[in-house]
Formats: sequence, structure tokens, C-alpha cells
Amino acid sequence: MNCPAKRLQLRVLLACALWDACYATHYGMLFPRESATREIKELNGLWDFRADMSPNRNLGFEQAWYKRRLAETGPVLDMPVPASYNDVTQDPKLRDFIGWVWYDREVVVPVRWGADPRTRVVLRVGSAHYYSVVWVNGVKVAEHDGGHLPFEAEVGHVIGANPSAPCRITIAVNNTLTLETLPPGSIQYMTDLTKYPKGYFVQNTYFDFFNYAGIHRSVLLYTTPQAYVNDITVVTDFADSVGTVAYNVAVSGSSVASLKIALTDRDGRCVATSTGLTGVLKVADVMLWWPYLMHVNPGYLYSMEVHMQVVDKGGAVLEDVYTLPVGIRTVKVTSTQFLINNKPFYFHGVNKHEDSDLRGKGFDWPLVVKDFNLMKWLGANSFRTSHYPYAEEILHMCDRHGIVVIDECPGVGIKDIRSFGNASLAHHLDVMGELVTRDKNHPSVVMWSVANEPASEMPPAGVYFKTLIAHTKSLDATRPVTYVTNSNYARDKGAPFVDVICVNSYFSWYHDPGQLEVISLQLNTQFEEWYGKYQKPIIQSEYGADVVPGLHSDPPMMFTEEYQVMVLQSYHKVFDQKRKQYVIGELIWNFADFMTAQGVTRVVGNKKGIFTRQRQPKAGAYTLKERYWRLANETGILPPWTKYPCSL
Ligand code: GCB
Repeated sequence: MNCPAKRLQLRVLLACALWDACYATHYGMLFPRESATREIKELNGLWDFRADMSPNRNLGFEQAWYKRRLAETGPVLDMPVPASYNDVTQDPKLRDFIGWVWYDREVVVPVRWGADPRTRVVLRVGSAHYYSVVWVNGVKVAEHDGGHLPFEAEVGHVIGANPSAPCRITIAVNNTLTLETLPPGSIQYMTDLTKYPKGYFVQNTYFDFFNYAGIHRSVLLYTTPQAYVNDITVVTDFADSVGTVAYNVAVSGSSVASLKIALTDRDGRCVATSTGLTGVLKVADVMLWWPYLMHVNPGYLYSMEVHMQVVDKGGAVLEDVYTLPVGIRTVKVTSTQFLINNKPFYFHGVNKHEDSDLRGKGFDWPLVVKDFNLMKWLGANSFRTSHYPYAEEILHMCDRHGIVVIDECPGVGIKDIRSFGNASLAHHLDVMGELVTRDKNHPSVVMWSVANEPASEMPPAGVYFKTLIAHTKSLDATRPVTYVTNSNYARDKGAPFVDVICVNSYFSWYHDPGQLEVISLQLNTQFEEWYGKYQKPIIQSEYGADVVPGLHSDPPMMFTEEYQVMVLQSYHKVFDQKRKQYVIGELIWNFADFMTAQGVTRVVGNKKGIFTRQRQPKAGAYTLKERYWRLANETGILPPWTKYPCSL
């Protein structure tokens, strides 16, 4: 046997043996997909809505609003789902509301769903910010702590009680942030009655984006058989021209299931088959998954069809079919490089927010498609999901287009020492579990980020991040883990545990404002110190400057288009020296302007976008576009359809 083949076999054996170590949790949150055995009913559109404006925000629970139609409890508003509720009315009290809001609507469910005892009916909320309680026909079915990640409940038993009756879904959502939520926040009561009315309180947050709230992603009902494919995990590898997909399938509702697994290529040709809950699919002449601008054919995906059959106690055959897109690729980190498929990958990308006019953080396909078109126009090959997990539909787009993702959890603004306590850590570990379970199969996701700019110099930060990073690695041994820092290299307690240093800096903006000439020296010092101390590859995970679009000055002054261009160019000169050594990426802050809380440093939001909030380019966008296409030309292979350089 030749060496690469032997190495591959060993790696496959290792992959099988390490299943438990690789993916310790198996509570299954497969993205709902229709199949021959699964149906979906989308519940998006207008819901009735009522904010609980009572002084203690608890009237809804005291009066049990979930027991009848919300419209019978008092005045309701039309509220679109998905959307943040904050910006869709003219009411400042609703824009800045803190506390419980209530949604409800009636749904017509196919009678056979409720009537058939072999059908499992699941209600799924893609995300609701922040704390949610869900009832179906007045029966509580779910409670979930945390925005940005999906949660589910089996509701067949409630619907089945009266299959032909309309089904009322009520969702109460509370956006209050405390020192133990992620992100953390605190409620402050203003008790000086000479300055504030009685009972006045504010929500303090320690992050720089608006605390949009409501039902932000799709609400769905979907079916599976009672015995069903609950989870699938794939780990991919290759040697020479042979790819491998080591898989593990978790089945629920039956202990004996027979499985047929078939992997098909893009043209629908079956390239590998298997049976059994765990196994390895071998793919000859493999088409690897490559990032955008690194290969002529980026984002190549196979389809893995899992076909499960069980015979239930009554002798009836139950079948379930689930098809998972699979990209075959590897990720490795050395002390100076980030390797995808063993080739150096340089992140030239952006940081984003889920944020837009009117919708706030509500999922919106036109916005998603526009943003992907803009990223590709820019020549960006990657982004970070600053500062929370994005919608799964966005990750599917990344898989298909070859856009590389640093997947960040909502650990942003951990600044108060009380947010390093046991309860906070326990919740943080849970959230990482939910995130890894949701996103582990996306080839586009190449690294986990467990936090953004925590107070990593505080004494408890060392133990906190050591535990959190070790836990994340125990959930997924196949991807590097980082957190994003901006603190002093020598006092950063978590840095010894990360695989890649991600550092944010705003030279000549927050420090030495207006002094463009100091950027190159200070940035050079930053890189040398971090690398000198840790010998790990570094990503400049944020840099930038605010621009009020249309403001100009020469010589450049802060907030003008020219100043942003100068900041970018000054950083780029240093990146160009250091990327020959250990700098493995640069992510601009930010892709687009976004809304923040009101404050004296924010002019209707953060204006560091290279695009406006309406996605129109500022001068900085052209500077970056020119650079990113040049970088792509040097380091990658441009797809044949690319018009570069004529399109510049
Ligand atoms: C940062 C934060 C980001 C802010 C940005 C800024 O370091 O990570 O959330 O928006 O700076 O513009 O201040």
C-alpha cells in the first residue's frame, strides 16, 4: 500500500475511534428539509403582537395571555415574522422596549399530521431574542434561553388532541439581558425621583450594536416519522485523489434501524454507499470543497442521502429520508499558516452584522443575496459572524459559494467580573454546545470564536477561557478555536489556549485620533509583540474608521471618506509585510453601517461600514476591492467567469 493511502486509512480509523471525542453531544438540530418522508409548513407572515408595558412587565403571565387569543386580552398590533419589532412602528417606547412581548397566530395544520400516531410534528423557531416561552393551544411546549440559535418542541401530542381544530401558537419573548446572559447586560433602576419617574430603569449593554428583539428567523412546523434521523455528523479528509467522509448517524424513536447511505455528486451520480450508523464513505477522484477565489470550482458540494428504515412493534415499516450537503475539505493550523486542503489560506474578508433598515435583525432573503453579491464583487473570501451565530440559511450560502466563515458565539461584552462566574460559564458552555451541534457539518465554517473582546486581563479569564476552549475542542476536535481580543498581549489570560490569535485595533481612531502617521509603527509593534509572545498565526480581526457618507476633506479628517481610505491603506502596507511571515488574514470592520444604542460617539449608528446600511459603496469599498482582487490574483486561482481586471 502506498504511503498516502496508508496514512488515509489510519486517519479514517482514528476518525471512527474518536467519534465520541470529536462530537460529544448528540441532541440533534438538523436543519429542516423536505424529503419523501418529511413535510414543512412555514409560519412566517403577520402575527398578532402585544408588548407587556405593565410596570413589572408581568401582566401577560398574571393574566395568562397564552390561554386565549392575544387579541382577546387587549389591543394587538400586526407584527411581521421574521423581523425585529423595534423599527416597524412609530412608537419610541416599542423601539426601546425592555421586557416581555407576546406573539400569536392560528395555524391550519393538515388533519393527517395530528391524526397519525406515526407522525412526529415539531415546532421550530429559528431564533427569538432573547428568552422565549412557547405554548400551543395554551399548553406550554418550550422554553429557550438565548437569541441567535434555534430551538424546537414536539407538539404532535397537543395537536393530536383535536386534529381538526385550528392550532394557536403563542410565543412570549423577553429581551432583558443580565450579567449571566450571552451577551451580558444589566438592568439599572434610576431611583432619584428628582430626575426620573418612579420605577424608571435602563438596560445597560457592553457591546456596540442595537439590542434588536423579537422573532428574528423563520418559525416552522415540520414532520418526521416517530422513528427518525435525529442527527448526522460528518468529518472529511482526503489523500491524493481519494476523499473520505466519516459519518455518524443518530436515530431516535427506535433502537434497531437499518440504514442506507448514498453520496452523490453534483451531477447526481452516486459515488459511494454505505450501511450502518457509523462508517466511512470513500470518494475516488474527489472534488474538494474550495474557498471562493482559491479554485476554479469553489464550494463543491456532494449530497449525502440517509435512508432509514425500522419496523415498529405492530410490524409497520417506518422510513425516514434526510439529505445533507457535504463539502470535503480539511483545515489545519501551523505556527504561521492557516491551511485549507493543505494549501495556505489568507483571509481577505469582512466582519458583518445581521442588521438592516426596518427589519433590524430579521432574516430577509433579498438582503442576504445582496450581501453575497457585494462580498463577491469586493473579492472577499471570508467573514466572521460578529458577534453571534447567523441564520443557517446564510451558512448554506457560504457552503455553496465557498465563502469561509469564522463562526462566533454571542460571547460579546463580557466585561464585568461577575460575568465570569459559574452560572455564566455553564451557560457559555451550553451555547457552544448548541452552536457546534447546529453548524458542525458546514464546510464553510473553519474556526469557532468563543467570544469577542472579553475582559481577558481579569484574573478569572484564564480559567474561564481554558475551560471554554477545551470544552469547544471536546465538542469538535476538527476545527481550531479562537476568541477575539484587543487587550494587551502580555496580560491576555486566554491567549495561551487559542489556536489562532485574532486581534482588533483602531490606531489613529480610538487611540491617537487623527494621527494617521502612527499607524504603521503601532501596527508593526502589535504584530511583533503578539507573535513574539505566542508564536501563533494572527488575524487582524477588526480595523477601520467611521465615515459619514458624503463627507470629504483633503488633507483627510476623521469621519470623511478620504480618512477611511487612508486608514485602510496604512494598515494594508503593514499587512503586506507581515503576511509573508505569520499574519494570515485581515477582516475589515465593518462590511456595512449598522444600528447601535444612542450615544455621543454614534451618529445614528456605527458608520465604519465600507458600505452604507443601504448597501451603497463608500470610497473605502473601492480601495478594498482593488486590494482583495489583487490578493486573490496573487494567492488564488480566479474562476474563468471573473471579469477581473476589466471590471475594476
Ligand atoms: C470593536 C468591537 C465592535 C465595535 C467596534 C467599533 O472593537 O468589537 O463590536 O463595533 O470595535 O466600531 O468600536
